[in-house]
Amino acid sequence: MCVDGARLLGDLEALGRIGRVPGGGLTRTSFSAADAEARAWYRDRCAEAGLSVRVDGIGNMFVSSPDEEPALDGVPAVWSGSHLDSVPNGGRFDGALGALAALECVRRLHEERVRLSRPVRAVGYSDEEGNYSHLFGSSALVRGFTSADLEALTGRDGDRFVDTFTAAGWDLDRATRTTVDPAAIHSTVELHIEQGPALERLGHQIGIVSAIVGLGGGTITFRGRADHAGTTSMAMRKDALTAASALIVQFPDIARSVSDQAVVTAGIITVEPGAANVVPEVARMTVDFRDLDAAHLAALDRAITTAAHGVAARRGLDVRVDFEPAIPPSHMDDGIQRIIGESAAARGLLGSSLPSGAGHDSQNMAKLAPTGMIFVPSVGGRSHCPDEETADRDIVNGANVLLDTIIALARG
Ligand code: HGY
Ligand code: MN
Ligand code: MN
Repeated sequence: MCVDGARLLGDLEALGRIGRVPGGGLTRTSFSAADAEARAWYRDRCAEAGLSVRVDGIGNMFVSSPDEEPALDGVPAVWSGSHLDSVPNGGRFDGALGALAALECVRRLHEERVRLSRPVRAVGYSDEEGNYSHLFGSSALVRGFTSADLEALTGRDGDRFVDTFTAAGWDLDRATRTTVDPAAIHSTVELHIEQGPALERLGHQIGIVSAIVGLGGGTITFRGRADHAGTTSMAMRKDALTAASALIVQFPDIARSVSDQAVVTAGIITVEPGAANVVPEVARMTVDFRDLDAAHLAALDRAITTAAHGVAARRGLDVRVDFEPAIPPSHMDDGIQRIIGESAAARGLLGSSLPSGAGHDSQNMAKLAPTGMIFVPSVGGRSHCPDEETADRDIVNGANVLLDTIIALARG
């Protein structure tokens, strides 16, 4: 049995037109108008295929066949999915591939009336890119959010989550009731583009993900003093932005001092008061640091915090480090890795084991059930940019390995 490759490619093309911005990238920020359009489009595809959709309080979507046998009621399900939201000016495969391939698998199983021992669910996770909180939808499933948690969340445009969410027609009370009973999930598997260069360099078609990187960070805020940009000598200044810069230039050395794989990124900086002729009083930046080893994550946290305080002390500024609890690295289930490898081999595809440097909802789901991930090559290793690309044949190969893996898991 195979997926309908042309249909899947057509779906990716169609979804890739939603949220398209000048220059060819796409911006489907969670709970924006483009996100709502993508969700409506996805639900239309499900309706067209005769599939049922359930949406939970935080916006995760679950797709199933209405013809499922009553005997499967209450039997732990096999979940497969990814996300429909994107980073700003991102590409059309990150998330979309895994969400649409899972939908295609459920659609094929429904069309062929395949009888399995476990229910299968295609899942679209909400706000994976973490406009409001990293891996937001799956975090809600794993640990839930209180209304105080939700009240505190802001998006990258400075909007409050609660305002955007309610304005888009969602219900805050329901959002706080979103956890899932782990006993309802047998296993999960996610197809994704690699977002790095390893598979392309090896000339392999399938990545069997061994582990997902752990991730830490939050914000660092330097507070100095606003002054006139023309009359305040360089020696007199307490410039918050030059302090932030002095920290950021240390990131490559800090990463190298911890491990070969460690990465540290400042992706957003905001400056107050924000005028060309005022010395910056406040510079607030996001910090994202990652490593495959939990001890290295802790070392990165310490090294960045120490460096931030050192910069502030030398320049006579205040600094505040607000790091959230780190998301630990996550090991993918050995049995599911084996199934993925066997499916790839049975289809004559070359597979290799590799870790993921990107975060995925699968690292949350791995806390609830045995979880695996399948990667397909990214052209030039590019991702989180409009140039993200994966060859059609790699997409279809990946979707077929996903289908085989889902069937193997759901057969038991
Ligand atoms: O941030 C990440 O690694 C992922 O793309 N959400
Ligand atoms: Mn991403
Ligand atoms: Mn993704």
